[in-house]
Amino acid sequence: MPSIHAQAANTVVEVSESTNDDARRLAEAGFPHGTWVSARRQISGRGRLGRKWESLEGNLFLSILARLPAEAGLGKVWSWIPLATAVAIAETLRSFDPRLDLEIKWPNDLWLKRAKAGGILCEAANLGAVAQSPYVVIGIGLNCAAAPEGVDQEATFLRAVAPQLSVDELRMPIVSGVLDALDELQIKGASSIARRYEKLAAFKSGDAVSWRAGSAGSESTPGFVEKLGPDGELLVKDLAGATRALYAEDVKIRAARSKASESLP
Ligand code: BT5
Repeated sequence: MPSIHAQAANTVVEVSESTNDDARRLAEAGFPHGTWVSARRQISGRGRLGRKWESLEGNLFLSILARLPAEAGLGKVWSWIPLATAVAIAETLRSFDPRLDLEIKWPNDLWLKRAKAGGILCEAANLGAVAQSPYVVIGIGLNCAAAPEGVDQEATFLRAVAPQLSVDELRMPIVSGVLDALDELQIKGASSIARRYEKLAAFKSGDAVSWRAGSAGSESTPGFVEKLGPDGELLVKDLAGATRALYAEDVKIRAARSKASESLP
């Protein structure tokens, strides 16, 4: 049985460097699928590609351990875990209070009124090494009480529309919602998560967007959203009509001003 860090599992600690690091330590110490850790304050929260996650007090910082069965189940659909998590959070919040009508900005942002209210950072380990028990740490940052100023995109927070909300009432419904979505991925496969995603997607099929993939200095490409691909990647069409697959790891995407239907003959 795991013994170290036992106090930090399935509980809210006062302060953490990064709850994703805490959850990774719990994973390495043998804690089971579904173990979670949360913190009231986070010192060095991170986003994708080493970006910073501004962690203001009163917001949610939560990481959940997902263990991937080697042969079947989640192992086959792990690339869908970020979207399954986003779907679970958006649905949980909407059912909590209809004013919290979050949308999912593919691949990992939670939008409230077209501003970023939350983000998801999934970090995998041992994926290529079945014998070493692969797992994914699902990190969730949700601005409940406050949004940072001065970040390079518009940010907002949940209490802006639901002033009575407390971070403590959100935590467990989100943990159970995410674990249920992971069960669904394992049992029913990605298609049912994809259907749930479509209802919550900020970018619908035909929406004009522009994206930049790969190195930071590269040009951004205009085009239109098509649909999700088999691994949860976003299929987009450039203006020459060529379909491109965008993967979550290295892409930035934003809305353009018009819809495809308005600008195409
Ligand atoms: C994310 O990355 O959106 C994933 C954030 C995950 C944070 C959680 S907190 C618990 C766990 N422990 C961690 O250390 N991390 C996870 P990305 O898509 O790379 O977005 C980062 C970008 O979002 C930044 O470059 C800013 O533009 C913006 N940003 C930073 N902090 C923000 C905030 N609090 N609210 C809204 N936008 C923010």
